[in-house]
This record gives sequence, structure tokens and C-alpha cells, in this order.
Amino acid sequence: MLFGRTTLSKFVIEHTRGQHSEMGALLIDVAAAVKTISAQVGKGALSGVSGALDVTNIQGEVQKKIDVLANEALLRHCEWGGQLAGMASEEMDTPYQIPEQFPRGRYLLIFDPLDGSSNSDVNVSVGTIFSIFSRFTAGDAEDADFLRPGTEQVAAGYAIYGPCTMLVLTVGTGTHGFTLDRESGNFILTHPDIRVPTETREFAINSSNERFWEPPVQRYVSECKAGKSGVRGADFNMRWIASMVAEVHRILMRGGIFMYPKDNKDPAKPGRLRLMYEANPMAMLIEQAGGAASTGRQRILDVAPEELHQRVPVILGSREEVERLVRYHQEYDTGADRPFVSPLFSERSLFRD
Ligand code: AFP
Repeated sequence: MLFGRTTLSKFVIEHTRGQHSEMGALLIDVAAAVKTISAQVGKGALSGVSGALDVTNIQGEVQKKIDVLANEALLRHCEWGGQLAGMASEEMDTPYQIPEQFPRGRYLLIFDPLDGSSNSDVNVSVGTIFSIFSRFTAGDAEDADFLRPGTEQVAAGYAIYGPCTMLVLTVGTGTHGFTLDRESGNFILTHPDIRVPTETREFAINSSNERFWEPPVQRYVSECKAGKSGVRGADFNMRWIASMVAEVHRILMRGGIFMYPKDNKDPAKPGRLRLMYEANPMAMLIEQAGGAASTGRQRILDVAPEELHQRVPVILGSREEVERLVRYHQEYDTGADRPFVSPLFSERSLFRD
């Protein structure tokens, strides 16, 4: 029944001809890792790898067995092919050197093997996020080689492990979605050239952090919540899955805005999400689909990374809403807006000292 449909292999071979022809083979290896992870995640409690390990990763987050397994799947599937100069992962403190016995190539692969894994025990969609950079030379990558702005990504994507498994990919020519046909084992192009609607009436944010947000974000969310009776003159809906892949996937499918903004919960952390393997690849996918992605004060893809596991504020999705929130940040920073006052944060609020 699926004869004649475009498979992921056909797509990447056709879309990476020329300058990036070796990247096609790498993407096919990434897809193989994704199928392995999908099979494990799909087994749920039957996999024997549910639950936490007694260790934390570089982020200070408790590692789950399935995080480690997903990490291993990506390393083993991608290290041998001769396309890579190195890999880096959320789950490893320092970049991974390609073992001596394998040839080296010029690409760098950076990934979050299982984003949202704290949701895996409750059977909510989770995902793998990846980003690919190209170096000018082949050979072992130095740590500094990974610290490149998102504008230099040559490919980015995510896999979502939900009711079905999908791989959503960009090689710089639009954002395209492939659905895993479990019978044939092929990823089939089902969502070519995804476009994020420019307008939306749906926002996603963890509002339990409201008291820690900056005024521009408080202003934006409060206006959305005011609905028809407020300045926006329209009712908004809110969603929060706490799984970035699921959130971004919804936005690619039907629009919306996702925010994990700067807050003052922990002044040492300028945001919650990681630049190199969460924000950058998602920003490239969203921009390639016609959306926008910002920290609130800078285009995410322009952020110059200082360290591999660096965190950034993330605001992405439908262009008009992201631009509105960027404007609110500018107005706040220049003092052009009237001070934003919410009943929760007013002079007599419980949250004031
Ligand atoms: P985990 O991979 O540790 O579960 O983190 C997932 C995540 O980084 C991202 O997918 C969510 O958007 C975000 O965390 C949710 O964070 P909160 O629990 O603070 O809402």
C-alpha cells in the first residue's frame, strides 16, 4: 500500500546531494538509532529499563535507565560510519571521541537522547532531539569545535515517540515529517513542507513559575488569560505537556507559542532548556517551517555558545506571537511600556517582600 511513497532514505539522498552527500548516510544511522529507541520506549514497563539510576548527569538531573540506553543507541548506531568527527550529548559531560578503529568524517552530531524522559513512566510522548554541524576538515573534534551558533547547523530534527513514532527533519530546505510504518520498518514522508500558522490562540508555559518570570512574560500571559475581555480581544487556550518535543510537534502541526523564559528561580541558570541540543535544533525546525524562535532578546540561532551544556530562555512558535513577546521585552528593557502590574505582584501581593 505504501509503494511509491517517499522513504526517509530516498528523501535524504535526494536532499543532501552535492556538498553534504555524506550527511545522508549519517541521517540514515540517526534514523536507525531512533527505531531502536522507539522499540524500547514502546515496550514501557515490559522493557525492563524503567526507573531511575542512582546517578545524576552533568545537568544535576537524575538519569533514567532509558536515558542511558537511548544515549548508547545513538553512539553505537552513528560512531562507525566515517561521517563523524565527534558527538556530544546531554547525558555526557564532555564530547565523545570516535573510537580509534573507525574512520573520521567532518560532521558533529549533538543530541538529547531522550528529552522529557521524566514523563516516560507516565506514558506521555517523549523524544530524541539532534543537531548536525559541519567542520571544514575531517579528524577528531576538539571540545571548542562544538561551540558554534545555531545558524551554522546543516541539519536538525527530532523523533517523537507517541501513539506513532515520527521523525521531523530539516536539512535547510523546509521542515518535513516522516511517520514510522511499523510493518515495513520505513519512515515514510507524511508531512512534507510543514508550515507553522503565523497566528495562534494557544500558548504553552509552566505557569507554576509565574512568580519568577520577568514582567514582559507576565504581561503577555496575563493578556492571553484575560481573553476576549482583555487587550487581545480573543480567548486563548493553554497547554503544558512538560515534554518539549511533544510541545514543538503540536506547534508545527497547528500553531501556538511555547515559552520556557528567563526567570529568577535560580539566578545561576538563565533558562531551563539547553542551547545546543534543545533550543538550537528546535529553532532551526521552527524557522524552516516559517515560525520564529527567540530568547526574548535575541534570535536563538544567533546565540554564540560559551559551553556545551549552556541553558537559554526559549520562546518559539507562531511568528506573530513570538514577535509580540520580543516587542514586550524591548519595551520593558527601554522603559517604553508602562510598568506591568499584575494583581498577583502588586504592592499588596503575597509575593512582595
Ligand atoms: P527531562 O528530559 O529531564 O524530562 O526534561 C524535559 C524538559 O527539558 C523539556 O522537555 C520540557 O519542556 C521541560 O523539561 C519541562 O520542565 P518543567 O518540568 O520545569 O515544566
